Parts: sequence; C-alpha cells; structure tokens
Amino acid sequence: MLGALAGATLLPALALPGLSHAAAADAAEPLKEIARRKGLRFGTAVGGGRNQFGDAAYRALVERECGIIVAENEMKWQGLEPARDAYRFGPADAMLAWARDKGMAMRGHNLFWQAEKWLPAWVAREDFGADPKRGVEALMRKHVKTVCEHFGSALDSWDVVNEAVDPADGKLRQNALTRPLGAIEQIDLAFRLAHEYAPHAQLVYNDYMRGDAGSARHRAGVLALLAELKKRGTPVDALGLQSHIGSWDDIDGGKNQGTSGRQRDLAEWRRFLDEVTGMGYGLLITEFDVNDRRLPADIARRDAGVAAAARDYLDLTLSYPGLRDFLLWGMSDNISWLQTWDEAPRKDKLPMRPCPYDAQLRAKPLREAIAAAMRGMPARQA
Ligand code: 9MR
Repeated sequence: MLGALAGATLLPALALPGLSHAAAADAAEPLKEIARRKGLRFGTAVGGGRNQFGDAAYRALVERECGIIVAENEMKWQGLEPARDAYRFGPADAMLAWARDKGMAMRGHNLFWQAEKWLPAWVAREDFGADPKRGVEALMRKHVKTVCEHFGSALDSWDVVNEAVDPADGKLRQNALTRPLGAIEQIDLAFRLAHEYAPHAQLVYNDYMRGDAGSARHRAGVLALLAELKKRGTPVDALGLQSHIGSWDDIDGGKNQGTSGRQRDLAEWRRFLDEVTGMGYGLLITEFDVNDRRLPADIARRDAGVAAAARDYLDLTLSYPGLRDFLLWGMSDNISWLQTWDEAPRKDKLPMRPCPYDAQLRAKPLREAIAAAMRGMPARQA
C-alpha cells in the first residue's frame, strides 16, 4: 500500500510547472539509486512525530528516495532513558522495524551528546558517590551496554560522541560526565565502550564545524581532538560532517558574502577535510540541510541560491571517495528543525526552505542539485 502511495505522492512533482525536464527525469530515478551506482548510501533523518514517521505520504517519500535512515531524536539517551532505568525503546524499535521491512539501513545517533543541556536531566543530577570517577564509568558502561546490546548488529554505524568541541573557543565542552573523568578521558572511554559492545559498527565523532571564517576555532578544535584521539589509539573510525550549511556566518561574526567568500570558505573546507583524511579518518555526511536566512524572500531566487550553495559544497565534499554515507536532516521543508529553531530565524519571518522537497512534498531545485552532485562524483572506494 505504501508503494502505491509513493507513486501518487510524487506525481505532482513530475507535473510541477517550472521544473526542468532534467528535474522531472531525476524525480523518476530515486536518489538512493543514483547514489548506489557509485557505492554511496543516501538517506535522511526521520522524526518520530505525526508529520514524519506518523505520516504515510512522508514515509513513502523516504522509502522511495532513501537507502539509509537515522532517528532524528528517538535513539538519543534522553529519548531511550528519559528517567533513570526507565528505558523506552518502543519508538526507536518501530522505526528500525520499518527500515528493515523496506530494505533501508539505519545508523545510530547518538550515544553521548556533550552539551550538558542535551544530556538527560537526571544524569546532571546524579550522585556519583564517594568515588565519582568510578561512578561515571559505571553509568557510561551501563548506558552503552544496554543500548548497543539492544540494537545488536542492526545498526552498522554509531555517532558515539556528538558535538564535543565548543565553537566559541575550540575547547572541549564540560558536562556531568567529563567533570569527574576529564573531557578527553570521557570521550576516549565512550569510544572504547562502543567498540566493546558494538564491535561490528563504524564508530563516528559527529560535529557541525563548517568552512567559513566564523567556524575557524571550531575546525581547529575538532582537528586537535582527532589528533589527540589518534595519539591515544582511541577506536574512532570516521568524522561525521553534520553539514548544516548555508547562511550561518553572520551569526558567528564572519564576513562571508559573495562568490569570493564562498570560494575562500570552500578552500578552507578542503584544507580541513584533507587534514582529517590525512590522519586516517573516514568521512560521512550525517545531517545535510541548507539554511536560507540570507537569501531573498522570492521563492525561485531562494531555491536557486540554496541549490547553488549545495552544489558547491557537495561537489567538493563528495569528491572524497572514502565518504560512503550521505544523510539529510529531513526531506521536506515543513518538518525541518530550522523552522522552530529560534536562534537563527529569517528576518522576514518566512518559513525556511532548507530541504529538497517542499511542504507539499514536491521536488525543489535542491533535489536536482543533490542528484547532479552524486552523478558527478567519483565512484566510492571498495
Ligand atoms: O532535529 C533535532 C530536534 O528535533 C531536537 O529537538 C534537537 C534536540 O534533541 O536535536 C535536533 O537534531 C540535532 C542533532 O541531534 C545533532 N546535530 C544538530 C541537530 C539540529 O539541531
């Protein structure tokens, strides 16, 4: 039944006035197939709410386009263990069952999110006893063991540590787990535990550094972290490039306007990726979307600007043949986290258009940019 729905949902996209023939042709060839021919897995995050996993048309779109999914929130520690020992695996299990039924792979996101506000509130209040170091180690072990054993080999890639570097100064963030252990020791332990309980899985450090000047400290901090982990022999396989690209720079105080700014940022990004891969780490794109807050209100111009930014970024990032997974953070504009994230709204308060499909699930120029970038990229390494 969902298969039939998928066709019905996508027909309007084929008939959409203004879409080029190329875009119409791409709507006929699923993004996952374009990716698969080159040895890449293409997919998206899926949220558990009514407008995503709860919506048959949205599910059908994901099934048609994606070969891999990740839960937007349902596998986070806060989602799996909202109160101490009160595990709630139901929402994540339902999504995993669906993925398996439809032949989609699934990755795990995330075991430890370093910003204290995203740890479960009960962890911050926890009494770690007379020997807090051992108390933290015991809690971390219980968490990783319980979660990794629950999902077993169903997940072949895990974001083990998420967003450890503070973009403001490039230093490691502190939280209730790092204070007793030390920040680098806690990150090291997280990966060692993941390696112990999910030995089959690719273990990923995931962060949102970008190429622009405002992100320079963030990039430097991530490189320093990866170098230190390498020195310690920590079992980290890859860097997850979240890839929330677009108009962020003015928030961070950078001056990135016009084409020369874009070229300079891309050159910095290449330098960064070269350093990461030079250390022997793999890469993956984990959360791609395009923030359009600097682009004009006019929809055609805005969508063209989003597509152009995506194309530049993807042409460079997908040129690294060790990059094997490419996931978006949502397929359609209406469900994007950017619509409700109040730190960076558009000044005109219009809804953002950061995803390849619009609110009616019609394909946008961003979809064509993604398809074209994947068609043009080199085949992946075996
Ligand atoms: O999109 C997610 C949003 O629904 C959640 O409220 C938020 C907090 O759990 O996390 C968002 O996803 C983030 C991801 O987990 C890590 N990288 C940044 C993403 C966007 O904020």
